[in-house]
Amino acid sequence: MQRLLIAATLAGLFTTLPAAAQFQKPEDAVKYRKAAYPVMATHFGRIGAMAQGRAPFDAAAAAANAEIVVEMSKLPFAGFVEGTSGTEKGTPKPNVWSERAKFDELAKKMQEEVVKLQAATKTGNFDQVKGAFGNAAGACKNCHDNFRNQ
Ligand code: ASC
Repeated sequence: MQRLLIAATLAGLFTTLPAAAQFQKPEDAVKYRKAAYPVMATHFGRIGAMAQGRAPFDAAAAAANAEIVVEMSKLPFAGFVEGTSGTEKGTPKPNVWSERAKFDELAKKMQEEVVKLQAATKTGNFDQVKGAFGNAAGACKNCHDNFRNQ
């Protein structure tokens, strides 16, 4: 019982700690976010293949992929800890931190669009999925255009 209480207390502590404190080193945060995005992109891309007619439309598969995208969309942003900008293609620009409110806003917009995409997959309607996929992809791109080195 006491162990359970300690475990519960620790779990509560970790969920309320600031993002940086959840990683031992900045490199760990970089590794974490670089692991999260490809999983999100893989499952998002499977819906995209259907939306763009490169794969047959399968509403149940689209919904299963969207569920993963929604969960993954919550993860990468804790990995954007101070001092981890870069200059190479694909790395975050320094304005992630100097314009953090805007960055967070675009992240939130993407998270909202993938929730809408998930809802669309549940209708089983191809046109709705296609439309919602386009909006979600646009939200990804908007953040990349503003905050990711080209
Ligand atoms: C994807 C993917 C992204 C976004 C972006 C949209 O499928 O991996 O990063 O869509 O390319 O423009």
